[in-house]
Amino acid sequence: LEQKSLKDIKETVDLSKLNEVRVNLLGKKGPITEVLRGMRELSKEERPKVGSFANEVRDNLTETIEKRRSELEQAHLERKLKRESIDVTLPGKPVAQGNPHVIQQIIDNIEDLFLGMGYQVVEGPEVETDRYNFEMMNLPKDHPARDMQDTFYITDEILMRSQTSPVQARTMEKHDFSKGPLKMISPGVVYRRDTDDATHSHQFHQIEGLVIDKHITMGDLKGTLETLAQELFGDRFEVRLRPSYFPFTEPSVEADVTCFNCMGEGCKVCKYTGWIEVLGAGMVHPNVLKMAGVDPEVYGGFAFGLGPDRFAMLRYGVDDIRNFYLNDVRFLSQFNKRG
Ligand code: FA5
Repeated sequence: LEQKSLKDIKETVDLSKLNEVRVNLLGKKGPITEVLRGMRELSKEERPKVGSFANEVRDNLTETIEKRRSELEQAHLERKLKRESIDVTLPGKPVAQGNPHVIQQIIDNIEDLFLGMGYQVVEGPEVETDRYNFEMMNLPKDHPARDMQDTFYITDEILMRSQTSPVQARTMEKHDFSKGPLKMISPGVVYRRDTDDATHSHQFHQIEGLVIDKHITMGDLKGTLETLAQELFGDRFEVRLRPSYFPFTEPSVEADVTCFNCMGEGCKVCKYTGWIEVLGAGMVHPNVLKMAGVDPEVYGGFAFGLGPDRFAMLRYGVDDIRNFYLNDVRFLSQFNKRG
């Protein structure tokens, strides 16, 4: 029995079988237990002999089983490690990474340019008061020029800002001119009840610019706008300044860039004019300075408000502004910086 059992144990190839063998041999109903149980019937002389022999056999079997168990466990572990081993040389799975929206990229680019010229970046509220959006901008309640910016009103006094110009007044009020000139830009979202078309969206971006100091001239404005156009378009497009009207600047200008789609010939995108308007600007009106607590006899400056959406259209040849707002990843991923 012992020899056969030892052979069985050694030939067992899995752990659950081994357990079965153990229970059969050493369990309550196994042959060893039976022998030990039968000892009562033996004579006094036989008992110790049979007893010690049975114990010896049991110990031998137990030891062999334990040895086999650890062999099988080791083999199992080795198989598992082999199966689960990682090939570190395999290429990894690509992880999709987010990217700044193309308009944000243009805004970042413009911010960097102006920060480099010593401007500060200021933000203002999108839900604005009529006072800052219009009145402080020299547009009293009954002013006809309010029609230039069809506005979403929330109450009589509160509205979705139609331009970033209110940040001019907010910043001038706080600025301590004894400490130096004011140079700021303010990017943000603005809202208008414009009918959406290829170059108009009811929600779009603007970047306001403002410089107030003692001897600022129209020449400074022109130089600044030329630097901006050069940065964004290089020599690819022509830029023209033409006289315009804004209640908060005097004189006022608008800047147009040759239409990328027809290069001046005239097409649907530019409504057959050959030009796309990208910004409004001018010398800050004395009334605006006065209302913000700045003495127009001492200080003056220029301001501009540009449309980054239009800049993005020109720079990348996008013929419909609405593409920027549809959130179609196939369109937007063309502008990914990280590929
Ligand atoms: C203004 O909003 C003035 N606040 C700009 C300004 C600031 C003038 C400071 C003088 C001094 P305007 O309404 O023209 O001006 O808009 C400025 C720019 O915003 C436009 O040149 C254009 O680039 C962009 N823009 C205007 N309306 C839309 C629209 N519906 N969709 C997309 N871009 C627009």
